[in-house]
Amino acid sequence: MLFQLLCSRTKQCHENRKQVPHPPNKSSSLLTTVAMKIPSFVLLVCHVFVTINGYVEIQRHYEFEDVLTRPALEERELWVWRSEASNYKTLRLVDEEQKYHIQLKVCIEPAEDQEFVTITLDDIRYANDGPFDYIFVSFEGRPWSVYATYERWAHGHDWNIFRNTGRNGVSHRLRKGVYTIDISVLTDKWGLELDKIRLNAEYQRLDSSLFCGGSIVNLHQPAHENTDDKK
Ligand SMILES: [Ca+2]
Ligand SMILES: [Ca+2]
Repeated sequence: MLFQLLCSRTKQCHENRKQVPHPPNKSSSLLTTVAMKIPSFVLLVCHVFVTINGYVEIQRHYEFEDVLTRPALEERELWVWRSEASNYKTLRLVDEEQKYHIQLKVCIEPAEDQEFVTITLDDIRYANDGPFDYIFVSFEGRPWSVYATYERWAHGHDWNIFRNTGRNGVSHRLRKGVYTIDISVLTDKWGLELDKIRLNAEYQRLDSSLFCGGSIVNLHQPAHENTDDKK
């Protein structure tokens, strides 16, 4: 807008000069010269600002229920409708043996002129009612975060009250490539509902999706896989 305003003012100066038969005096000539140079100055400042301030950061989330394939969704055994859940659904896991493993693919694409991207586990949104559970997160096979969920006995009402783990684990500085995040849980007999996971990525391409696939493995059964790029 500023640029357009300056451009229109510069244009007006030109038009005014055509309408006035007399040569402009020194002060008006100086003002006209300054006005004509301002757009170039603004462009220069913008360019320098972008060059110096090349910092970019994106935030993306993945809905846990998206790891389920259509047959699993139809079975309704691993997901629940919740009015307060993101996408109105959660992934429901009752897992006293840590047999389920959610595996999410993260596609690292550094922004222009960048070699590395720094990712941070910003949050996992979940719901629980009754005894607490554990959420284990590993990155490329190495432990990244362990979190104990909120414990509250509310006769089932807390299943629609969502809570957040917040930031957990150290940040990872990564080159371009595909990386795997593994999430498993250890629950009581009533389980845990996982809503969504959120990552922040510094110096990642602004137009990238970051998450590029997800699946859930039951170590006691064949894998359910969903590699659609939905985010
Ligand atoms: Ca529980
Ligand atoms: Ca969800």
